[in-house]
Amino acid sequence: MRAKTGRAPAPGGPFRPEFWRSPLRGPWLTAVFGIVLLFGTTILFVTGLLSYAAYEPDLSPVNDQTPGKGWLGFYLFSWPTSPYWLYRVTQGVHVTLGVVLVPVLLAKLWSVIPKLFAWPPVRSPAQAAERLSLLLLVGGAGFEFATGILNTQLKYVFPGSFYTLHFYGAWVFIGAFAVHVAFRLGRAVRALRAGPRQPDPDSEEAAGLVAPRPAAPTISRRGALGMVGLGSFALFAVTAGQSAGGWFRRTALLAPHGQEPGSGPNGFQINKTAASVGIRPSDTGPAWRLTVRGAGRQVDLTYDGLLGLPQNEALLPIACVEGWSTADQHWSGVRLTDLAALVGLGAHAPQVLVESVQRGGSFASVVLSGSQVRDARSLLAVRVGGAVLSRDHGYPARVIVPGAPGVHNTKWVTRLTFGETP
Ligand SMILES: Nc1nc2c(c(=O)[nH]1)N[C@H]1C(S)=C(S)[C@@H](COP(=O)(O)O)O[C@H]1N2
Ligand SMILES: [Mo]
Repeated sequence: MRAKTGRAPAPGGPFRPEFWRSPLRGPWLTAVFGIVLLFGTTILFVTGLLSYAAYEPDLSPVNDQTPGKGWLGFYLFSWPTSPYWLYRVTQGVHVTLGVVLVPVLLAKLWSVIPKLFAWPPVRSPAQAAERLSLLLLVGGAGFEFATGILNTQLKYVFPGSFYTLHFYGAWVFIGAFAVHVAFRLGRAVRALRAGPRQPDPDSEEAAGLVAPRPAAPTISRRGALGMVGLGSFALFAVTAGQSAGGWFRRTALLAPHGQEPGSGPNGFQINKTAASVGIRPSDTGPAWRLTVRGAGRQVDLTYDGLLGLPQNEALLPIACVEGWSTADQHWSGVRLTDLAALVGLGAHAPQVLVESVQRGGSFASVVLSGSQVRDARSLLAVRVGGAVLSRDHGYPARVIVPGAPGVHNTKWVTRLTFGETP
C-alpha cells in the first residue's frame, strides 16, 4: 500500500519505466558513447586550455578577456613561436572535434533520457547530489557546445564576451564531468566488457536504461552506432577543410567564411573587412604614420619610410580561434626586432603593444611577448604573395607572428610601443 509509505504515487507518462520502449537503450550502448566522449572531452579541454594560453592573458589587460579568472589561469605559460603551425593544429583540432562530437553527445543524451524521469526524483542525499551534478554536466555540455558552435559560425549572440562565457563554462563543465567520470567509469568499463547483450531489466547493471517492455527493434545496436559514426564522419568531411586551407577549403561546406576567398595573392580568408570595422580610407592614406616608441624615444615613419627599411620574408598561415586557417602565405615586411632597433632596443627587444587605426573593439590592439617579438619570422608585413596588402588584409601594415592565434596578427597597425605598457 502506497499510502502507508507516505509517498505520493508515481505520475504517469515518461515517469513510468514502461513508457520508454526503445530496445536499443542499455548499459553497453551508453558506455560506448560515454567512452568516446571521455576521450573527446579530454582533448577538447586540453586544446581549449592551450587556446586560452595562446592569448597570453597574463601579458597585459589588453589581451585578457577574463579579468576575474584568478587561479583558473594557474597553468598559463609563454606561448611558443615554434612550430609555426602550432595554433593552427591545436585550434583546428579543438573546433573540428567539437563539431564531430555533436552526434555522439546527442546520442549519449538520448540513451539516458529515461533516467531523467526517474521516480521518486530524490531517494537519498547522495543521489540528490549526483542528480545536481548531472544538471551541471548536461547544462555545461550544452552551453559549451552551443557557445563554441555559435562562435565558429560567427553568430555573436552572447550576452557578454564569448571568451569569458566559454572559459568559465568550461571550468563548470569539466568539474561536473570529473565527478561524473569518477562515479561512472567503473560501471562503463564493466558494461563494455560484458558486451552488447542486454542485461535483465531488473538487474543492477540495467540501471534504469533497459526498457522493461521493449518494442520490436527496427535497427540493431551496432547499426545505431554506425549511424552516429556516419553522422560524425559527415560533419568531419564538411568541417575539417577549413583548417586545412588550400584546395581542401572547398570541402568546408559549413565554414562561414565561404569556400572561395577570391583570387590572386590576397585571395585568402578575411576575418573582418576594413569597412566592417570602420576603417576609413583617410586612416590609411598619405597621412598614415607608423609610430615606434620605447626606451623614452619615438620615431615616426611614413609608408615610404617603412618600405625603405630592410625587407624580410616569412612563410606563415593565419589561424583563427574559429578554427579556420589559411595555407602558409608568403609575407614580406620589416622584422619587429628591426623596428625595436629604431628606438635602441635591438637584440633584447622586449614585449610590444601593437595598436591599429581601428577605433575600439577588442581586436584593435594586442600585446606580443618578448619572445614573439624576437622571432626572426615576426614581421610588420606590407606585402603578401608578392603583392601589396589589400585593404581588407590590413594595408598599409599588419603584424604576422609564427604560432600565434590570428587575432594577434593585428591589421592596419599605426603604433608600436616596446617595453612594459604603463
Ligand atoms: N585591427 C584588427 N586586426 C585584426 C582583426 C580585427 O578585427 N581588427 N581581426 C583579427 C583576427 S580575429 C584574425 S583571425 C586575423 C585575420 O586576418 P585576415 O582577415 O587578414 O585573414 O586578423 C586579426 N587582426
Ligand atoms: Mo580570428
